[in-house]
Amino acid sequence: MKLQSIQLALFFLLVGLNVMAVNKTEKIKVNGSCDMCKKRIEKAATSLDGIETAQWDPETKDLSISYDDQKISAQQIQTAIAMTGHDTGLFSANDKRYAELPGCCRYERDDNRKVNSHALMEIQRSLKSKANKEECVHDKGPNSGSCCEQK
Ligand SMILES: [Cu+2]
Repeated sequence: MKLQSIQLALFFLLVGLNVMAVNKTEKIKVNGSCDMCKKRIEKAATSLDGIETAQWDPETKDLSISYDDQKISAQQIQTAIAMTGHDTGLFSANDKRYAELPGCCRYERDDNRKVNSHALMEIQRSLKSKANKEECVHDKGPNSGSCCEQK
């Protein structure tokens, strides 16, 4: 009897993991300095569809992410973060956004950082955020239309 309930619990645990469909965990380098950066970086990541968890360490500059690679790629994740003003291992941050960061967040930029804003914009365009998805829940309802148009 007891064994059965453990088996049942294990079964549901496995089903639960499957539903989450997180099949990748990864560490990526993200430049930043303070706790505000931490919030900004983690928010940029977790607001993306397909991301389960994101945790940034201000000491090591490592962002640990778990995500569903059927929905999103590491490249796309880094793009979204770079757009908020933080350089990542792959992308140089949007310069305008970097300039807009509060003083405490002006981390030292690597002079040899990769500048690839064109690639950045291309990928940004293909990104889908959770927010957009939620706005369009009435896609097929009587009020469908304007709010679901591409910005
Ligand atoms: Cu900061």
